[in-house]
Amino acid sequence: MRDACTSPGSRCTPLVLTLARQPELRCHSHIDERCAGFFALGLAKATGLPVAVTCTSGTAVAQLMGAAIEAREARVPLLLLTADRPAELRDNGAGQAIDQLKLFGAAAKWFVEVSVHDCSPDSLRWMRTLACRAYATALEGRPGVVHLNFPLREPLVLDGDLPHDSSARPGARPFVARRAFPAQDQPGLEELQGLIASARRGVLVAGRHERETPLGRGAADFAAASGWPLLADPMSGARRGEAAIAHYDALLRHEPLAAAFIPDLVLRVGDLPVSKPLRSWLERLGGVRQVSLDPEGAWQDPSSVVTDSMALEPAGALQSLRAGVSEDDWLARWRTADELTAAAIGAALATEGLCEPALAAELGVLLPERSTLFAASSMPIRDIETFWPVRGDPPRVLCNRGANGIDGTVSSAFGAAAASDDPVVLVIGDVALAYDIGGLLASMRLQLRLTIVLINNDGGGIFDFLPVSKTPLARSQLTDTGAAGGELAPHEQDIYTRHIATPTGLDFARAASLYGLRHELVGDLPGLRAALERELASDGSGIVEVRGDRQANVALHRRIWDATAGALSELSLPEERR
Ligand SMILES: Cc1ncc(C[n+]2csc(CCOP(=O)(O)OP(=O)(O)O)c2C)c(N)n1
Ligand SMILES: [Mg+2]
Repeated sequence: MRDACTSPGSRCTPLVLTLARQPELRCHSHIDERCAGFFALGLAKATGLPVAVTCTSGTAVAQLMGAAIEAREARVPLLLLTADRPAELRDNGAGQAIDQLKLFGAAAKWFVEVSVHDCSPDSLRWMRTLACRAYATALEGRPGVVHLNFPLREPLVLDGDLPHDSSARPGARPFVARRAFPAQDQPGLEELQGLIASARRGVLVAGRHERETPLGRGAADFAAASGWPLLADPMSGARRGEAAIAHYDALLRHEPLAAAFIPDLVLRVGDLPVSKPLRSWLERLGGVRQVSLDPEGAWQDPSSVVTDSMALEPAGALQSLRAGVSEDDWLARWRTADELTAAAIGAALATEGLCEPALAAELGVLLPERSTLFAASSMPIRDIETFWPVRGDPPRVLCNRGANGIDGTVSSAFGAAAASDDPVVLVIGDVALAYDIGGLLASMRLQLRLTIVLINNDGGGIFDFLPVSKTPLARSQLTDTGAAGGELAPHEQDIYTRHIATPTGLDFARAASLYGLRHELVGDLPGLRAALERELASDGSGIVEVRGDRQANVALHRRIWDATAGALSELSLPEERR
């Protein structure tokens, strides 16, 4: 373990001292357990290694719930080390004592009530073994959350030194050296090889895969060598190479094309991409064999259309697989459609200047290979998926996409920033930034470098795409005044705006100054490029703010779909082939 996050309290003192006094550990201090949890999550996503979080007893523990749930869904290894009161101080009026046993429920893959032990050779051996086992459990199989609850009795600190402990292995070796050997499933590989060799119209779908494995490159190489279109979410790291189809989301919105491009085999790696048109296309493929390589048992198949789920490690498997001979024009037809779509999107955006889709596309061009883009849930990650181009050397893209929460996004991005010296850029909406505004404290307190691109469209722009934004039921004027009895601002006087879009009215320049970040408002693409260049070359953290208009953004997306449909209707599509 290399990193741990602490938060303050009295009952957790032994845990905090233990972690902070360990020279091999980097200890990141947070005042807010929710931020600490999400910071650890971002750090663990970016490193692939378990990160520990410790906190005091009571509601502090409950604050880790959001991060625990995202870690469970996104399969991120976390060790939650929570302080508790011993049995005699529970449920009897002692302060700051709540029921912490199995508090994370199904979000934790393993819970241990560590209990209160005297320091004996036996208990030290058990404790050291437990630590190794907790680490291994968080990491192995389906990675996730291990919760160790520590009832601690006073005195919580010692006057003087700790008693001598000779139970450690020499040379600071782990007490138990656990090694997991992934099964080499030769029969499974051979079965898959057989399927792949006979496919004439294979498609490779690659989704979120935040691990440091060569899957992105491997998927791109396999697809290019096989003549298979590669539908790759930027979170897979595979939107690269000759076979990558960048604009599948726009392409598959065009019904005639979705009906004509019918594969005879779909191979899936990583999570299922976010795109609704892609999901519904996969759903409508009827009898087509759909094979998912799913070594962690993630079961990413909400429409129940996967025919074969194989616990094979995808990067290794793709390297050893050889496709058969594809239909002559199979990949070429996809590529032509993708190029037409790219041109139509480019033409539609050419007259728009700086808007949300152009920002997403621009980030896909500007960010260096050795950088990380942390994309917030809501429109940022959707626009990244839709408008991000194919490039040879894409940067890494991370997102809290396990449970799609907008809580903790700033903290998670700072956690990713703590994982390496390469630049990290967070692209986030105004509501998500306001939600985790306390996460900005990490910039000053932990001396971290993060560039935040804020899309401030005065509320949750995603909801403007939904019928609720139009319905008279939600658009009727509010008759009451604000909660404090004051007048509502004119733009907040209907139910939809006040209760669903929720513009915050915050001046983010002042938030930046409170938390010691730079702030810059940019109004056009050259301004954005220059600001990003300056930020990426600077120390410390800064916010580059871009203003948006929610309704204009919906209209622009619709114009883009119309333009792509127009361009694609010029294709001569063969009859549906099955
Ligand atoms: C913890 C949590 N609460 C509520 C939601 C529901 N939600 C999804 S998107 C969103 C609004 C996000 O607004 P903003 O960050 O400004 O992004 P935009 O939609 O404008 O792109 C909300 C409230 C959620 N995903 N997670
Ligand atoms: Mg917004």
